[in-house]
Amino acid sequence: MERTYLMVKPDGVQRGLVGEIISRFEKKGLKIVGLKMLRIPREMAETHYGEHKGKPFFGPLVDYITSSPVVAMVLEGKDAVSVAREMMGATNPLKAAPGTIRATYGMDIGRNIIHGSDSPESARREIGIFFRPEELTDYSRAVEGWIYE
Ligand code: IDP
Repeated sequence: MERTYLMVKPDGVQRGLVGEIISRFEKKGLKIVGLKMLRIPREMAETHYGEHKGKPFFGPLVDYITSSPVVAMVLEGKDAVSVAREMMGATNPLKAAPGTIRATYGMDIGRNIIHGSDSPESARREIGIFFRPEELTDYSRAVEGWIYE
């Protein structure tokens, strides 16, 4: 089983989409192993988005992600990273496939509602930025045999 880092961004929280978004992942069968709300400190945001440092949208991106609380979570499941990315849709909500979270709820690339790790390596890195090991839970669910063959 794989773990991925997901985050409802400030616009998703402000617009009241936290429940809808978590619900989609829960219904899919992904298991929540970590969940919290936080206001991201600027330095943490700069670390998280380090690969975009120097790009024109870096400043506005850090402003956006630190502007209001986010809901951070770690989800676990088979191919969790790619499954969650598929469910999120493309970075630009206007180009995202119909039915995806970004296509359903978003209009603008700078207000695209949700973040999700793009590889298992990024997931490990991002989980390490946002969660202490003791904040992640290890438990089994009775329903597992009805989700996986
Ligand atoms: P991703 O979130 O789909 O993985 P990335 O390319 O890693 O996309 O970009 C990280 C975040 O930076 C995006 O989710 C979006 O919020 C923001 N971003 C990316 N490209 C642009 C842009 O051209 N203008 C404004 N914001 C952007």
